[in-house]
Amino acid sequence: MFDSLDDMSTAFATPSPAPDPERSSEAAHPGRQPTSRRVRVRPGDVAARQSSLFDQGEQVAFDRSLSTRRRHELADGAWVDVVPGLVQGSLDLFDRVVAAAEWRAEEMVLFDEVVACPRLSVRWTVGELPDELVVLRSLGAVLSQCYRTALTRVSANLYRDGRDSVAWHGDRGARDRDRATIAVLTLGSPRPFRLRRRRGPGGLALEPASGDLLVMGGTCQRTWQHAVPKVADAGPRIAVMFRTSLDG
Ligand SMILES: O=C(O)CCC(=O)C(=O)O
Repeated sequence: MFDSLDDMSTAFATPSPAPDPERSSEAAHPGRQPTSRRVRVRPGDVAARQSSLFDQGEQVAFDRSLSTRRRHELADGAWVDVVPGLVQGSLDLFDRVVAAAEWRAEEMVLFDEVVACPRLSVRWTVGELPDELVVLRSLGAVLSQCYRTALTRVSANLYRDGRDSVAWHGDRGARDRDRATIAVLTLGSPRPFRLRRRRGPGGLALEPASGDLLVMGGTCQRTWQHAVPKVADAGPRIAVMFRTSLDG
């Protein structure tokens, strides 16, 4: 067992850059390569405040015992844990992540075309997290202990409104391994989070609210796919993902 997440970070670190899970055909693409450019987001540009009047001004803290955790056992050895209300002060944390992150607008290759990813994103190792986001380092350490896997890569997606989304996919890297654990913390407005079985019938529809955590595990990346579909109307949402160094 590791004493701290930094120990785990050293033990599991790899020098490779974190890949975007949707960029499956990037290496094979013969034409223009996808780009990634810095986008400045001011806190007033994306405000999650109106989504909860009760959450305002709270200290950012989380339940280290994950006491509300419930498991959905899925087919083919996949599972999803849902931890409702894990983080208190989640809208304050939303604001902190918006302000501290160096957001990037990335492109990906889709059906041989270079297209814009419909969201902004940022990636860190736990050691690179800015001081304002130290709570995410603590959360990563607790999740790593709980799931017995070193979740040393932290990334975030910013869905500015209902047009931003993530298409059906299993995370690159993780979908090629037998089993993988990926945790996703929602901050801001709720959005549908869908899972479907790759082969055969089966699906799960979730709608994590601000402060809720989902953990996908077992064969979930290999035998199931997940998506955050576009919706007609939605406030801004941040998904903070914790992955191992193998998964970026
Ligand atoms: O936004 C989410 O909840 C999930 C994001 C995701 O699946 C991804 O970035 O690969």
